[in-house]
Amino acid sequence: MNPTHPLHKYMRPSAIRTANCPGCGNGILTQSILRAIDEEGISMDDFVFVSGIGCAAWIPSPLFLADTLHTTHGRPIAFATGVKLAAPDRRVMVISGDGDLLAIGGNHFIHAARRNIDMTVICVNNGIYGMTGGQVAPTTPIGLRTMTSPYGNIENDFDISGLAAAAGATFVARWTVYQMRQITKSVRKALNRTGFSFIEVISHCPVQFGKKTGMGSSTQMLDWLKECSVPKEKAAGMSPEELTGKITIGEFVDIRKPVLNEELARLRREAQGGKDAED
Ligand SMILES: Cc1ncc(C[n+]2csc(CCOP(=O)(O)OP(=O)(O)O)c2C)c(N)n1
Ligand code: SF4
Ligand SMILES: [Mg+2]
Repeated sequence: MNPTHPLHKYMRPSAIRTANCPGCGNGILTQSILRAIDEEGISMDDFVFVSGIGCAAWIPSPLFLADTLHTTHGRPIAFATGVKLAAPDRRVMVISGDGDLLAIGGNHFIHAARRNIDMTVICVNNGIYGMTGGQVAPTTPIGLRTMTSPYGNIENDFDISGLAAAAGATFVARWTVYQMRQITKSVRKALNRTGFSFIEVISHCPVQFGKKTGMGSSTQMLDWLKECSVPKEKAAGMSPEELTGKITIGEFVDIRKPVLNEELARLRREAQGGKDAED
């Protein structure tokens, strides 16, 4: 018997299985995303997946049997913006890392959220630059020893979901890879709306983060993600001290605003003397 995984049909036959390490949380997220697409019954031909450089960027490319754009470090949202404006009928999904999207790519991130461009951005937040050897990132918790903070990180870390909401994202959710069904539900929600949707997924990196911090194996790190996850409803009644070291999970923003690419299409029609101009 040669059992085939039900999501295998979404994988490019010629692709290597994955570039990620055994036990990496990225595998769980890959399943959660593909499951959402499968449950929605959307064809992979409708998508353009865009990623930058890093371990998380290997999730869609070259693995997904779809159009994938593996771009330069920090620039996936800039490329994705171009794709959406040139081909507005395609669904654009960016899947990349915390360093890629929020360090070098931070400016693209906040302005895409502000403009409310129709795309889904999934950020793998593993709190570190995984692929390049475990350097400190803007998401690394304070005090953590990494390859480039051997005496402990002295910089404050970002609340990247809070940043997305403040910058104007119209859908914002945060889960850890322990909540894989909730990730799938949020991805399905994002696929059923227009505008800039942002899903932060806290993922474990047992190789660079786990080993250097002494947090242990992949399963021990998954247990840790489970233990420190606090639903937003419960977090609302907790003090900042009680929330230290915790991860607030849930869907934080779900609002409607004009969507940039739709506004651009309307302007174009108006400029050409179309129906909207007569109204
Ligand atoms: C312009 C530029 N600067 C730096 C790098 C080196 N680099 C590649 S990936 C990466 C960080 C990746 O971290 P993250 O985006 O968090 O992804 P992860 O590997 O943790 O999933 C860095 C610094 C590069 N490729 N290009
Ligand atoms: S280095 Fe860490 S983030 Fe990168 S693939 Fe390995 S376990 Fe995953
Ligand atoms: Mg990272």
